[in-house]
Amino acid sequence: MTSNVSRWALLSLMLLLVPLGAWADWGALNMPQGVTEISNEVYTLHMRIFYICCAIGAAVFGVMIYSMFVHRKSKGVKPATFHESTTVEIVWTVVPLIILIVMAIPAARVLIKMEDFSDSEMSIKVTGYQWRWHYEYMDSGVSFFSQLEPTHNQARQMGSDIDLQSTFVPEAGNYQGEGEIYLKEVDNELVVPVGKKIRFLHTAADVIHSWWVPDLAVKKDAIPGFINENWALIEEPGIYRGKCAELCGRDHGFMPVVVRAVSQEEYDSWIAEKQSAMASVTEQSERQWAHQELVSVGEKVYQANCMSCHQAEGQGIPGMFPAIAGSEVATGSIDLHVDTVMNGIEGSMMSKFSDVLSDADIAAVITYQRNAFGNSTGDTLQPAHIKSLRDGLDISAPASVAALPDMNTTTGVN
Ligand code: HEC
Ligand SMILES: [Cu+2]
Repeated sequence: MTSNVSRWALLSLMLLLVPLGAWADWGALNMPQGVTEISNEVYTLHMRIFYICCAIGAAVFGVMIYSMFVHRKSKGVKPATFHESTTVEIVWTVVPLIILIVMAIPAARVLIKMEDFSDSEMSIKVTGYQWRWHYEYMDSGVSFFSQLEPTHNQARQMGSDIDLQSTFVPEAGNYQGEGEIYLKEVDNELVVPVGKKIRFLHTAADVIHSWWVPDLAVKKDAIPGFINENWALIEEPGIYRGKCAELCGRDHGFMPVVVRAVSQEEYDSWIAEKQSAMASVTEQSERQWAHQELVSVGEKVYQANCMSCHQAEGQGIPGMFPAIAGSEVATGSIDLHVDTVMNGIEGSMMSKFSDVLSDADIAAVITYQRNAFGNSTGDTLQPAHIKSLRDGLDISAPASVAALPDMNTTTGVN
């Protein structure tokens, strides 16, 4: 009998040791601790509740296993026949109640703290679009779109089994550890200062999205017509990655978020740079552009915004996305082309780009489409024309850094 018990004990011990081999990877499975006070509190709370659950699990299963083992039928144990024990009923009501209260108090405390938006020092409005984020710094007037880095977008379109090493060649200077950050990189990062309480205002322009950055313990639904709030005070400079956590459509997996936390001085100079870039975007809408300049900017705009559907050579995908090469719209009346790009096509995947692209970007991409992929209209569309259309409609142009040839930092494929 005793040897039987020790054999059982040995077997259970061995089974218990098996998962320890995987212990090294535990950090990858667990919730990240993050870099804000709140994220640390959320983490501590999560671990505390987790340990309580482990203790309850061990106690309950311990009693069950012990009872099944010691009082088993083969030993000739007869079942007890008692009914309705008031003591037992009181104990199993009161004990869980106490456990729940012990868990609810710290949980409520953290939740209340997370919902406290007082004393925030700056506000950023985050708007979800299919499939990009728009950031608006409410205090400094800076705003821009942020979307999946175009080289990554291009690589992913090659199929599921692409060889990243060949797509991002180190010598070509376009490999920046892409294996690690593949599909987690954006063209324009959200730059924020450390040590400041930042209030985020979340909304969406089309469908429900969700802005999620685990290291900051922020995750909020972005719902059209509603504004949800959230805040973070980042203590450590660094790059924090996240993504849209909502099933928001066909490309919902390709809406990464990149937050770069920098010192106040770095932030100030970044904001100043963005402000002057935005001022020159307005200038860019008004000046006369050379044909070749529009074509080369247009190519970048095309790669970043249109290529995922209309494809690299403008060949489209038959039955889904029309070809631009030889398209009647891209070779016929320019007014229809402008209307298609600015207002989209109702009820189709072709969305309205007047919300997303600057005057110069729109003029450039249209000029490009009319003079690329074998299309040879020779047309030149000036940004000023788009601006006048927009002024007529009384809608202001969104700023885009992609409109400035020298500001475009996309490497590699361009
Ligand atoms: C999400 C996919 C998608 C993206 C991104 C996209 N389009 Fe389209 N586009 C479509 C679809 C679908 C149509 C056809 C719509 C219809 O006719 O119902 C279309 C039609 C067009 C047409 C008319 C083509 C023809 O011959 O009928 C033009 C021009 C066009 N798109 C330009 C652009 C430009 C410029 C961009 C980038 C700024 C862009 N598209 C981005 C999906 C897309
Ligand atoms: Cu989304």
